Amino acid sequence: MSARVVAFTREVPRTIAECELTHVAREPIDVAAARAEHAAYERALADARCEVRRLADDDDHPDAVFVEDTAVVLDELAVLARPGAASRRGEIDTVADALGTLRPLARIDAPATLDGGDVLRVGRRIWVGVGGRTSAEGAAQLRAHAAPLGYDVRAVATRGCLHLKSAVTAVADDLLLVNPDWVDADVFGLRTLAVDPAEPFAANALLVSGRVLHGAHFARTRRRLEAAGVRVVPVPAEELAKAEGGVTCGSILVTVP
Ligand code: CIR
Repeated sequence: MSARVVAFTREVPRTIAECELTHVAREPIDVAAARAEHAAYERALADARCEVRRLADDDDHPDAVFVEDTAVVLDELAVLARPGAASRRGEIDTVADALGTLRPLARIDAPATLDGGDVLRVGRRIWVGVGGRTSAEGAAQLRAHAAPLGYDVRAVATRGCLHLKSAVTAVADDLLLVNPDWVDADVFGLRTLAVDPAEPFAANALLVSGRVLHGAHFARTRRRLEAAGVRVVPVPAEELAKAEGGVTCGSILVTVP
């Protein structure tokens, strides 16, 4: 039997207007529009043969929809993150309860910090973006958990963006989509495709079941992806982008037998 993918998601909090913001200016967020976008994203995950499981609503944490940041899931275990933004640390407990049913749990301990959005995994290789939300010690703790399992874990510097996965994501097993202004593309040792320069936020894409979910408003970069043979599923993502979210942030994918 082929493996299944469980996608954990969470509803957009009523309080999302109070979200953390680092690199974008605050503007009003329409909660209903953001929820409709997120529902479309969940449908795209279900179409990609994921079993979507919604975590309990969490209006006490305005950024709680961005579940990616709360954990790093490996084949053998899940490492609970310790988000760099103190306002987000209370998001972890419900995620731990859910992931604990599918994986043994480890955690990043204080004072280290690590956001899941800073962790890019391609097979047995893991890159950790350091300098923003994730500390060097957070990267070292992740390495201590993952290296004994056979993962090659390397820290990588980012500049001018929120997370490593704002700057680079995998769009195939051997192809990365990058914004070369935010990360050095050569450090990965893989083929890379650059975003269209007019779309700096377009490097965030979610590879699942042989296709790539990608913000529908990034038409120029979509054309580059399609020309490279990538199957793109455009999803609406402009309202949540006002909260500095992208398409990877909205789910935690867990492969189960
Ligand atoms: C934050 O600043 O933490 C949220 N407003 C956005 C988090 C986006 N997460 C991600 O890119 N993995």
